[in-house]
Amino acid sequence: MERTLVLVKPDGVQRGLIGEIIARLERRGLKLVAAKFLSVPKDLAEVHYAVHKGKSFYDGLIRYITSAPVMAMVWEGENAIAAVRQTMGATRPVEAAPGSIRHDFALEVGRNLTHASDSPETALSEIAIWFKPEELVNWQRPIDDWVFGKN
Ligand code: IDP
Ligand code: MG
Repeated sequence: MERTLVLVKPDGVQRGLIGEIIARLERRGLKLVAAKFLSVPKDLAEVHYAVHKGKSFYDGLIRYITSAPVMAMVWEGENAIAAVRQTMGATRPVEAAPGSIRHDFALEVGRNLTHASDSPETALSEIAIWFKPEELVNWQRPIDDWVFGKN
């Protein structure tokens, strides 16, 4: 079972889309295992986006992610990393598939509402950046076999 880090970024929080985004992930069958609402310190933003340091949009990206609170979450499920990226849609909202969050609610790449880990390696490291191990909740849902079960 995979786990992946999801952020509702400051534009998603300001626009009142936390519930919509959580609802879509819940409806997909994914399981919430951690959540916190916080203002992002600059040093946390820099660690999270270290891979983009030096790019033209880096300074603006750090300003954006630290400009207002974010909702940070960990979601679990079979193929959760790819499934969540698909639910979010492509980085550039005008290239995001219809029905995805970025398609349905966004227009600008610099205001694309969400973050989601892009590989098993980044998921592990990003979860460790945002959450302590004891903040991850291991729990069972009676419905799990109806969502994750294989025939
Ligand atoms: P991702 O969030 O879909 O994984 P990345 O390429 O990892 O996309 O970029 C991280 C974030 O940086 C994007 O979600 C977006 O907010 C921002 N970003 C990426 N490319 C640009 C750009 O060309 N201009 C402005 N912001 C960008
Ligand atoms: Mg990325």
